[in-house]
Amino acid sequence: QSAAGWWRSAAIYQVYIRSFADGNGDGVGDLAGIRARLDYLAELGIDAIWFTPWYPSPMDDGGYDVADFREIDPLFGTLAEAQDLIATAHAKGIRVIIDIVPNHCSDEHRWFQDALAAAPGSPERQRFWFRPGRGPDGSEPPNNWKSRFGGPAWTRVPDGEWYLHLYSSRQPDFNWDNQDIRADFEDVLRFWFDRGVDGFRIDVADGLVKDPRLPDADPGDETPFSDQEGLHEIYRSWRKIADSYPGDRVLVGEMWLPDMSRAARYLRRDELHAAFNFDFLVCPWDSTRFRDVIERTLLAHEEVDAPAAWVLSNHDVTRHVTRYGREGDTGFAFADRLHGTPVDLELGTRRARAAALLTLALPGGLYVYQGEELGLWEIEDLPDELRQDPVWTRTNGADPGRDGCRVPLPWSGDTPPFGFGTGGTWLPQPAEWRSSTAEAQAVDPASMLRLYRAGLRLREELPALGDGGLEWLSLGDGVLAFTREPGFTFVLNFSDTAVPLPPHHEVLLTSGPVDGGLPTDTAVWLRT
Ligand code: TEU
Repeated sequence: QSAAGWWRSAAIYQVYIRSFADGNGDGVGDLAGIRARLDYLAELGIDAIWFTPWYPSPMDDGGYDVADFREIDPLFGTLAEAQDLIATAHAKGIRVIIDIVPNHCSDEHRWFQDALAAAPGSPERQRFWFRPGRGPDGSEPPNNWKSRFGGPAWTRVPDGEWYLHLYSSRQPDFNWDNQDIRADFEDVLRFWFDRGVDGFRIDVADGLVKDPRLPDADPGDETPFSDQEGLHEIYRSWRKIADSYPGDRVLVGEMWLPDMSRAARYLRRDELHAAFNFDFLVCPWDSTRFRDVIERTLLAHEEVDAPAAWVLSNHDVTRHVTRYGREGDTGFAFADRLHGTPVDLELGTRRARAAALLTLALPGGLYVYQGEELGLWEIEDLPDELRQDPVWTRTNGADPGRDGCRVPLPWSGDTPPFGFGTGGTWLPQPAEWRSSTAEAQAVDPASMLRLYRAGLRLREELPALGDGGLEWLSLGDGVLAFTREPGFTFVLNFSDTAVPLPPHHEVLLTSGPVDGGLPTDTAVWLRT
């Protein structure tokens, strides 16, 4: 439990609470559901859980619109249940990281309600970004910034002022130049550290500080509202708080920056411990591109002595079984561009198995998004009227949004809700998931679940894996191969012909059948 630097090689499982397990039969996942499944996670072999936001929320953005940072939404449970869940996880050797959403809050947060009720220029309004509009009657937004969910990043209130929101109009951005905001979030960190959490996943960690002049931006240029110098000061004060607690508490940044070396500037002894690496989410299935991502990432992290944190999927992107099964371009993780183009699930699954062994073998730590250990795929044919993601609404359906990777998990049985709960499921599950349930996969040695279990267990046992470095091997075109000391070799064959395995080895684990040679889209772990 207290091993220093545990996060440097941790396998962290992302629980998207609404869709994990439902304990009270209302069709929505909750804390009671998670508690009943902790043994499943212990058996899987992960080191920590990251819970997506569990705070009171109108759920306009699945809980990323927080109305109170110090409570639990009644939909999920109570504060007492959360504390019990943390303690029970700890007793099973699992650490707990929670989401914190400092860039914005819900429009139902008391401070935003106060701001709406107050006059332009008031201290209440200064906690957010309220500005007069442009044009003769102020009917144009204050600048040209776009919301990341589509449409303008500004919404007008009845007295004529506009407020900034980088996401939905129900997620007003905080003004981090305001001392109330800074002091309150420091207090929120302490509130949860006091309740035993091992760390925070910081939502939109690159976006808190805005260029105070709020200048127009060129399309695609996020400079005025991302990666601003003032962020460092905020994370330095957060790190002091984390370090003032025993037990190696951790701060993980969610930053979508064009280059990992930019995110690495925040990975310092006095700022963040780690930042997600999202490069695989936009990397096509190609050995050269994969190697390039790995090399650049390791280089950026070596320079700052921080571990990489690999990601194949999360609750914002198309599940990677689907990405890797797409005909044509497989590299893009956002749903809009390739939505509905043909998918070969068998191909996608084979590649996802190989990718799992890759991320488990790479230096650093990794995140496992719930359901990836079951090989779940993106559900692309959800009925439009059931879609809930604001991305769908704000783009008038041009972008299908992120509901397809958020369908409730199949646990057991032959028909929906597949043991998710005693009620229904807030999004419908496909009948084909009958062979994807955790129950069915547990007894199938060839299943994705058994592959993840075996990989995670071996990862604990093999001293070569986790934190450290790697040496590349040249085994021919289209073959990604490296060694790690002591005595470990990884090979993934991206080429379309089988390749011979290096001599003098013992096969520890493979992502698929191997006989003499390593077939296409197959990965292997060797003791060398
Ligand atoms: O996401 C940050 C983000 O900018 C993208 O991942 C975003 O979801 C994508 O561009 C939309 O198409 C984080 C959370 O992970 C996400 O779920 C939230 O919606 C978002 O912040 C706002 O809190």
